Amino acid sequence: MLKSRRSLLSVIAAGLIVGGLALPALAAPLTLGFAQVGAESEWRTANTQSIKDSAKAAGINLKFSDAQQKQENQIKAIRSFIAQKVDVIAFAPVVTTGWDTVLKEAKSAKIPVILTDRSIETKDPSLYVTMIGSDFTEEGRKAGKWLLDNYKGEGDVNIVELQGTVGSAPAIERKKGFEEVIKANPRFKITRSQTGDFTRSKGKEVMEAFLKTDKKINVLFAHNDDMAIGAIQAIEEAGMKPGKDIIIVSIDSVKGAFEAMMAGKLNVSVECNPLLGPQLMAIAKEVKAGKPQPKRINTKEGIFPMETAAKEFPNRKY
Ligand code: GYE
Repeated sequence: MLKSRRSLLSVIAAGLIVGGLALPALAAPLTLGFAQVGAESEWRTANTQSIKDSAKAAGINLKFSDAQQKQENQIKAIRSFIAQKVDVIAFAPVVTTGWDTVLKEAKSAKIPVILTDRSIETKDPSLYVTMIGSDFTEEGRKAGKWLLDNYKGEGDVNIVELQGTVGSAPAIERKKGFEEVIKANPRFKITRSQTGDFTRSKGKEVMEAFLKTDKKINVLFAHNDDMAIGAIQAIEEAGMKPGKDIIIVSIDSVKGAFEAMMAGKLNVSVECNPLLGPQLMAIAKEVKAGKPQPKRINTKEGIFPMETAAKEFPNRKY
């Protein structure tokens, strides 16, 4: 009797110890370190908001860092996440190259890495688990195709291009996709191309310079809406009508672009979805649990010509 009571007590005691130790460990939230590019565009602001909101909703402890468009800052942030022993690291690489060293450090520390939005170039794909984001080459193709199908004027078509951040995946791939498509019609030529770093202010500045040097600009292709919006100001200040005197094609489909389209100043915006947060949180949990992932997870996107803007605007989430 005494013996069995003792053993019963010891079972209860053991249960308490196990429960006391194991339960908090099971319930401990996943810690995710996220190294963001910066706050260069409306797209980026929506992307950051999505990541913060969805981390909260998923009960994930988020450590967020803003690199102000500088690779060295992102590398520092990743190193500090490694030092803090986070469970998972995610980041949107500002440029495609130069990541192997820091990613090897993460690998040695056994911290899985997820890429969001922008891809990298590496000889060792084992340095990251998966990449969640858009097909930028396809976005460039959609922009080019819209132009070939909808441009009304005759004769040579001079296109000026505002590129995104030099060396970034969206700048490289959007350019590639666009060129691939317009090459089909020799009337269409890119006469000038320069980076506007994905910002409104640089977009405006570079467009001002283009307008000063070029007599004939028929089309502007901007790698994002913010640069197009900056360029619209430059075109108006030069006494021309954006959307009419110069046809404007851009990418992202943020609210600012819809407003410009409804005002007749922007002709088309190809969609690029920044709301990657919920997907990232779900995948971070799966990765932590050891579930295998495809190497690439693409987001689905559309295209919005000016004529559809007023009808679509109320449905837009970013
Ligand atoms: O198009 C641009 C932002 O990487 C897809 O970065 C993103 C791009 C987006 O600054 O507006």
